[in-house]
Amino acid sequence: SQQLGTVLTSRVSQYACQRRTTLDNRNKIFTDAFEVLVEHLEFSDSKGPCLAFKRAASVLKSLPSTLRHLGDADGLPCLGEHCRDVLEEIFECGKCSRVEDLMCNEKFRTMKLFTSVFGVGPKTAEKWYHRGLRTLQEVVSQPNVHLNKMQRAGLLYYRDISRGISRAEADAVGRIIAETMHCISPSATMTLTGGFRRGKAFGHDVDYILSTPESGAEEALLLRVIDRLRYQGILLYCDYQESTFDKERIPCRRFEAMDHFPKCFLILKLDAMTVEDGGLQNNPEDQRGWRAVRVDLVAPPADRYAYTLLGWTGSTQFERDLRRFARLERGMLLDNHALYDRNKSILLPAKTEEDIFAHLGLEYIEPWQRNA
Ligand code: TTP
Ligand code: MN
Ligand code: MN
Ligand code: MN
Repeated sequence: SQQLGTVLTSRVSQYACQRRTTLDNRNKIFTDAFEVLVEHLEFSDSKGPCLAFKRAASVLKSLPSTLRHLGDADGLPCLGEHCRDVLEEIFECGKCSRVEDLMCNEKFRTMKLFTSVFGVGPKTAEKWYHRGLRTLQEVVSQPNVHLNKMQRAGLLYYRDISRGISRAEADAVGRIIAETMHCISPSATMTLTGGFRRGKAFGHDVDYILSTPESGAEEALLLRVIDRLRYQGILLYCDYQESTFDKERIPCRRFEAMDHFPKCFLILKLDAMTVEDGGLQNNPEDQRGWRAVRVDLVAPPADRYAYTLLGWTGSTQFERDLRRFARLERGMLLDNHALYDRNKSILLPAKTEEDIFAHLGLEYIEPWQRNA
């Protein structure tokens, strides 16, 4: 096991963008525990320690084998005292008492339930909890709980949306959108991104980039796609975010999950007939013949396609570390729109993701190796 330690820890970078992390997580017992602690901290708005647990989980996900005892963690980056305490407890008892406590804590369980609704963040969940609400049924039947449009849709389609989307369902969604888009613009293209591009078998939504070679036409394209989906009667919900993109803007230092491209967050009605083989991920007693699916579409200008693809492929931890690496190791600023070289004071053009990795002096990491 002395040797195992050496194999595990040799050359493990502190940056997720210098690690290859597949979906084959050999340390799930530890990373699941860290992820519960992360969730708890996110509910209580403690960013600092939260990031430490996220980084620790991400390092463990990249390892080729399971940690056997605490000594195996020696020399691994991002595993500070708090993280090692958690590992130690799991080695000794098979579980972490703080995690066990949280899992049966009423507040934590309720916060988890409420934030699992599309459009509900920790603030709203907290408000509902303090009003004494404990179930979604109670939320829906309370006359004086104000719900915005997104939350109403989130609750209305909760059963469907909380059920995972299969790859076959994602592909069916892709065919519908591609067909719709090609009616409008035959030269437009569509790229699957997000978790499915990283090879996941299930997702909580489907993410697509729409792209047109005609510069400046992307926003109109997206609006027309939405119009046609509505006309087909399959648009159950649409939150359209218009472009606030400025091509001169330099990426900012702080990590921003949202970008400035025109985009929409949709709920679409997916007909069972359009899904190949597997059919719908519905309950057996569900005889509707359709389900609701969450779909995100983003339409960047053609010259920013590569940056958008890299940004939307994720994982979020991979993106965070790409930007941190760029800033701290290369003196560059990266986001979904651009890469800025602060030494040369220029924005670096990129046609492909490979171009961006090359600008950063990083080995190329395949999408399925970005599950950090
Ligand atoms: P998500 O769809 O939230 O996550 P995911 O596809 O990795 O996993 P899941 O199966 O749960 O859907 O986000 C996908 C990526 O898109 C993520 O890396 C963050 C990125 N993103 C942006 O970069 N800008 C945005 O404005 C939004 C909404 C997402
Ligand atoms: Mn997704
Ligand atoms: Mn999400
Ligand atoms: Mn998404």
